Parts: sequence; structure tokens; C-alpha cells
Amino acid sequence: MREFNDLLVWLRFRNSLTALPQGTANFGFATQGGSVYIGSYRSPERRILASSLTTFTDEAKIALDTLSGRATGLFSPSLRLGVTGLSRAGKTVFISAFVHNLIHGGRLPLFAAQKSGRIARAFLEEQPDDAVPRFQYEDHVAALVNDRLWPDSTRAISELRLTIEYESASGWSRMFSSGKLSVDIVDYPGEWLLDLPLLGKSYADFSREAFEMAALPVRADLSKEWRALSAAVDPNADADEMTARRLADSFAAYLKACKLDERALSTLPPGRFLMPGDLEGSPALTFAPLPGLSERRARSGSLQAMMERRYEAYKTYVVKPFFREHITRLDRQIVVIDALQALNAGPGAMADLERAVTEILACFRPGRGNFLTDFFSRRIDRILVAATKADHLHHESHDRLQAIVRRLADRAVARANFTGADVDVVALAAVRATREGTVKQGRETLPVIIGTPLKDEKINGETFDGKTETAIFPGDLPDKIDAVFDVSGPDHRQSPDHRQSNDDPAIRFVRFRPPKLERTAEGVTLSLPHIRLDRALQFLIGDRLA
Ligand SMILES: Nc1nc2c(ncn2[C@@H]2O[C@H](COP(=O)(O)OP(=O)(O)OP(=O)(O)O)[C@@H](O)[C@H]2O)c(=O)[nH]1
Ligand SMILES: [Mg+2]
Repeated sequence: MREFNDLLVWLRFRNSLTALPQGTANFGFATQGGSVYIGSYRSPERRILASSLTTFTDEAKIALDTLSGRATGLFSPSLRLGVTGLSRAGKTVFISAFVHNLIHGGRLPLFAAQKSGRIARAFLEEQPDDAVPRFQYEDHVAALVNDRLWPDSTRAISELRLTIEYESASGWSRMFSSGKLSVDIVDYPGEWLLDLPLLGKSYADFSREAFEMAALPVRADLSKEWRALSAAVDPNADADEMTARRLADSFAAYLKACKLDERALSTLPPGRFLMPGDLEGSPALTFAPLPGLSERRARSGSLQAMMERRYEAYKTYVVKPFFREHITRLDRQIVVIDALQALNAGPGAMADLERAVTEILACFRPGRGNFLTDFFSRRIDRILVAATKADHLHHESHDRLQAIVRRLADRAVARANFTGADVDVVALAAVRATREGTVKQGRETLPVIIGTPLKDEKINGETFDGKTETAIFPGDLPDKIDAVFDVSGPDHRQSPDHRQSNDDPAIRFVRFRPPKLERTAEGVTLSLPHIRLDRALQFLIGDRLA
């Protein structure tokens, strides 16, 4: 490990992006009592998920798709890996690093097939689904490797087929295995997945819950305009396109504001209001919840009837096909989370992240009492919850981060009443943008991370130029895990005076540029460096290469 005596060292994390004062090596999450708690939203309809595709045709279609998928799999073994997570969590970088390391024979000591030299080659092949956009692997890798820039945000679903030729570990397996596995990697927004609970909700239920959530103290200010606009309309008035549009725009603006909020509030449905994909402006997206609805049938021709019809269209034309065509065909799933951002924002944001992970896991829970839904949903047998971007921490904190994610996942599994698949966790960096070093401060030796902060990143008033390497003291994660979770439980509601004040803005991490890749004497670029990516690979596909 190198020592950096002359570099400026920065202490980051809450409240104190300042040059390192002596003796402040620890920061306390426990002192963040003033953080946001988003309240007790619990979908009463979680149980509906898989089993809520109520019509026989839906189930029959799914079963047929599943059967044909399996039949094809018999001839050319394939594994369908879903990669999801909320926006900016790190999905695209994860997939790029996953593929790059396999194609370029990266250093993967925890990935048994690679370690024992049984992988002959890995290469990209044409993907099986013609109607799904291809994951633009080459563009993403060019950005990472040549330009040292992070890939652009990807706002829809995409897919890539990676084929691995390998030799089985045992002679017995060698006799029966084809020595070839195709991994179909499907990148899709977690926001779309969180739409699945809508399938079991009527428009009146959806409206009521949306207003309940919007009125919680933590969201009340963000939803004020939309609620005021809604209060002024009469659901029973004649349907009017302009009113529908104004309400939909205002509702979408509120959902977007939640997403951008410094309190790191996670997503509320409908997911396409945040990421419309190619549906922008379509009637299926031009609706909004209405206040004070009774269970009575809406008058035909009324605003309520129009909104209700569009809500049902959203379920029929957006949510169901997505579930049927993509989710039910997955074999394995990784859920990428940005736990560091949530940790940085305080226990309220952690609770919110836990709620999102709970709902995501609930989407993969096998259906109950229905043989068709049981049949397809049992396909996902492994789920990995991965906290990425661990390269923002010194390695001494990696195990702590993993322990925090384990606690979060355990709580989510318990709350979602989840069974049916192995759930594991990992703290990783798909692309490691930093190195480690130590800095001497008087008699103290401090562990630091060293990297090139992105152009225009700021620390304490200093703006970086995107070229200068800097050593940063990353702080320690607390060893007492309880401190990062709000112990007051999910029914505790945040009152406005408990919010972080504006003069205590959420601290953003300093973002580093992707690393400079070393080249061999022959000019060949080595694979992207990572932290524990191999552990993720072993869990997700290792057994299929045994
Ligand atoms: N240091 C570091 N930063 C990362 C890593 N993975 C992701 N990031 C950062 O997180 C940002 C988002 O990563 P993406 O992979 O684009 O996230 P995404 O989930 O695909 O985001 P959307 O496409 O917008 O949904 C990147 O631009 C990087 O700044 C990592 O392994 N290490
Ligand atoms: Mg992406």
C-alpha cells in the first residue's frame, strides 16, 4: 500500500466535507436522528402479485412461454439473468463489467470456473428476442475504457447474450454437459417492477393509497400543488382531455420531485410516469389518481370513468405484458442498490430503500395456490442483493457494508414473507475507480482512497478539473449495524420538524472517474478492475458451469 503524505486529504460524509481534522476518523450515523422517515406505507395487496394475473389467458400464455423457453433451453442451455435496481443504482456499469471481465479473462479468484482455468472463451452472440433493444455493450465499454466516462443513463429494457464455453469440473458432468452456456442478461428499471402491485388494485384503491402517501409529512410539501389541483376538480364532471393532462402532468411532476429529493425518497408507482420509455404522451400514461372516490361505478362519460379506463389500460398494455414477457422468464435475478447513498442520507432513506427492496422481492415471490403461477414463479431460484460502488470505501469497511446490506435484505425477506429462492447479498464495486493508500497525520496513519474526482465535483468549495488525483479519507461505517436502521419501526411517521434542515444538505459522494486501465506490453487492455464482482458471478452463474 502506498503512503501519501503530501496529498490533501478530505473527510467526507455528513456535515463535514472538510480537510481532515485530527481525531475525527469516525462519523456517527447515530447522530442523524433528524433524518427523514417516510412512514408506514405497506401495500395491503402484496399478496396479489404473481397470482393477480387473473384471467386464464394470461396464465396460459405465461405457461406456454415458460414451457417453450424451457424446451429451447434443453437443446442450448441458457440462463436468463435479470439485472434490476432503481435508477442510477449501477445496473449498466454492473453488466458492462460482468461481460468485460468474462470476455477478457479478468482476475476473478472467487469465480471457480475461471480460477480453475475451465473457461475456454466467452463471447457475445445474437440475443434471442428480436423485439427487445440490445444492451449497447460496446458503447458502454468504450465510454468506460477509452474516455474514462461513466456510461449514459439507460431508461428502458435491454438485453445481451453472452455465451461461455467451458469444461465441466467432473468427468461425469463432462459426459452430459454441452460445455456451453448462454447467459441472457436483461437490464430493466426497478421502477417498472414496482408497478406489479397495481395489478391487484382497483382505480379507487390506487387513488386512495396515492393520496394517503402524498399526505405523509415527508411528501406533503412535494405533493402540495398536485393535491390542490386535484381538490379543485369534480370526478363526476364531464371528461375533459385538458383537465386529464393537467392532472397527469402535475402528478408526474410530484413523483419526479420525490425521486430528485435530497432525502433520497424511493419510487412510487406508476413507474412509467418517471420513465415512460416509448409511451410518452400516450393516453395510457395520461391519468392521475382522483380524490374522494366511492366504490360506486363511475358515471359513464365522467372524468372518473375516463381516468379509470386509462388506469386499466396502463395495467393491460404496460404492466401485464412487461411481467409476462420479461419477469416470468427470468431464472436468476440481481437487485443492485445504492446503499451508500441511502446511508449518507440517513435512517429515513435507509427505511425507504428497505421498502423498495421489500416490494421488489415481493414481485419474485411465488404465487399461492395456483398451479400455473406456482409453476412459472418457481423459476427464479437465486436472487442477489448487491450494494455496488463499494470502491467509495476503504476495504476495512467492505464487510461492514455487506453486513448492513444483509440486515436490510433479511428484514425485507421477512417483511415480504419471501420464500422460494436463495437470497444472498454482496458489497461490490463493478468497476473499481479508486486505489487504496495511507496518509500520515501527525502520529496517526489513516487509510484513504485515491482516485480522480469527476470534472466539476466539489469538496468544500474546491472544484475538481477531472484530471487531478486526490486522496480522500472515506470515513468508517459504524460497526453497530442497528445505528443505521431506524429502530422506531415502520409505523413511525416523520414530522416536518424532524426533516433535515436546508442548511444541512444531503452530502453527495464525490464521484470518481472510471480508472485508467493498464495495458500489456503488446498494447492489450486488461479487464476492468472490480471489488468482489467474482463473488457475484459465482453466486449467479457459478453452479451452471460446475
Ligand atoms: N465508483 C463507482 N461508481 C459507480 C459504479 N457503478 C456505478 N457507479 C456510478 O453510478 C452511476 C450510475 O451507474 P449506472 O450503471 O449507469 O446506473 P443504472 O442503474 O444503469 O442507471 P439508469 O440507467 O439511469 O437506471 C455511474 O454513472 C457512476 O457514477 C462502481 O462500481 N463504482
Ligand atoms: Mg442503466
